[in-house]
Amino acid sequence: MPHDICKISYIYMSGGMRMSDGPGTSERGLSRRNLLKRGLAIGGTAAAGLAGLRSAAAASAGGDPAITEIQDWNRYLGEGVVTRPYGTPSPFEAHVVRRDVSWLTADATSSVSFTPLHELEGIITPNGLCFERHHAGVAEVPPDEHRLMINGLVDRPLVFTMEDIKRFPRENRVYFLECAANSGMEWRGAQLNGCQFTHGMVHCVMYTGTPLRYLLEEAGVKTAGKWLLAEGADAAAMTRSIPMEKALDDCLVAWKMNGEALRPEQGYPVRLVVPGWEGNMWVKWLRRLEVGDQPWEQREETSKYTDLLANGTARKFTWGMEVKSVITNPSPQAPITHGRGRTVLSGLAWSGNGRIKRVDVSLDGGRNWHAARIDGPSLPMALHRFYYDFDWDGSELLLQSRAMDEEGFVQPTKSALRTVRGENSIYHNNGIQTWHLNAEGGLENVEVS
Ligand SMILES: Nc1nc2c(c(=O)[nH]1)N[C@H]1C(S)=C(S)[C@@H](COP(=O)(O)O)O[C@H]1N2
Ligand SMILES: [Mo]
Repeated sequence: MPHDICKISYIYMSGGMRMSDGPGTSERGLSRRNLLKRGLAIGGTAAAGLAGLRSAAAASAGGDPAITEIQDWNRYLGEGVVTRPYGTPSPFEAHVVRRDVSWLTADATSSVSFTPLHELEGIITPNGLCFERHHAGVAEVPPDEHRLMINGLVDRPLVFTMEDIKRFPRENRVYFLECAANSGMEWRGAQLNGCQFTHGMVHCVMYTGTPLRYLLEEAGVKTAGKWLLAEGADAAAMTRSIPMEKALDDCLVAWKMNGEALRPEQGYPVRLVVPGWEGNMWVKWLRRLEVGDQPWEQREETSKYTDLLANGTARKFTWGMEVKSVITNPSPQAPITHGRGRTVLSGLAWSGNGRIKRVDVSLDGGRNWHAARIDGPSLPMALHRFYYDFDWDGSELLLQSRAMDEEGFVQPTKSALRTVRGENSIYHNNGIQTWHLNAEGGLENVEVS
């Protein structure tokens, strides 16, 4: 089994001095005495830390065929180049897919699929795994026939082809996109069992595009032009009002993600990027930008994407995505299978206000907190990856993570959030998530109060 190979090579590496062990010490010749010495060298934590790991000595004593036999893939030639002109993941990774929740929406064209966060690493979401949120299915737009129009309060109404757009100066920027409804099913209590479903309406890719500012400058925004209406070319004709200040600040008109063309699901051939703000405003299949002197009060900013408070009034134009985090591993879809001992806890944190400054992890439902280690790039309004490495003693735990951003905002508990927002909301739930870890290593979505 490939798993055992990983475990054994881990032990080799932890010896540290492989290359200088002297002549005659090949991997096959590794003696039991050497292994014991290594075990001691690892130190006092070795006994607990390596519980569940299989020692190389035990593996060879039992004649583990994964290490003693030459395997087929070691013996026969493999596929030649360009067998797959566009590469796809290993068949052993077939379970790493977007998923939906069948009862959530009436049909698949106005629906959502979720990013498998528990299967991913680092901060970049692979293009084929980015969650999708469509209000009228995926528009199939031939790029040659696509146009982007700028009209309204401008000196020169303009129509751009894709070729025109690509002649403006480009920028490359990594941003998360989170649907305002992410974690929306969890407002009244723990519901969906897995971070893919509770937190998977987020993705983070590198966009290539031109600052929206350049296109607006080309058209010449009139002084009265304080708002922008962005409209999609899909059958939903998605429309949202965006304040001019944001439009001129950091919005992008993007046609590439992670280096290649936008996927159809993400708005091919061109989408709006609205850093740090709710996903609904990131209009896909972008076809029109109208400049006006006031917001348009479209369906998506009145009936939808507003937050009903306890007193019956609703918050409107709640654009920014607040500081948030989630433990992706272990989690209900990714239980601990190795038993007690050395355990890697990992997760994601993000904030529409900028960078993540700090993430804390609790193993006891928020009583005690430990600083997690953020690893990888720390970019404003992008996902951040954190780790907390610990020895699991096999006891039941309540795992939580709590993020802090560079503006000083701290992720609230769910009860603190409900105190302010009531229980009628769907959108903008950034409350602290709890996973209950049982003695068998299984996990469940719970809430602590
Ligand atoms: N034209 C258009 N743009 C759209 C939508 C849509 O249905 N049509 N959905 C919006 C919503 S609600 C979200 S959360 C994001 C989702 O982007 P994604 O599908 O790339 O994840 O796109 C937004 N832009
Ligand atoms: Mo959304």
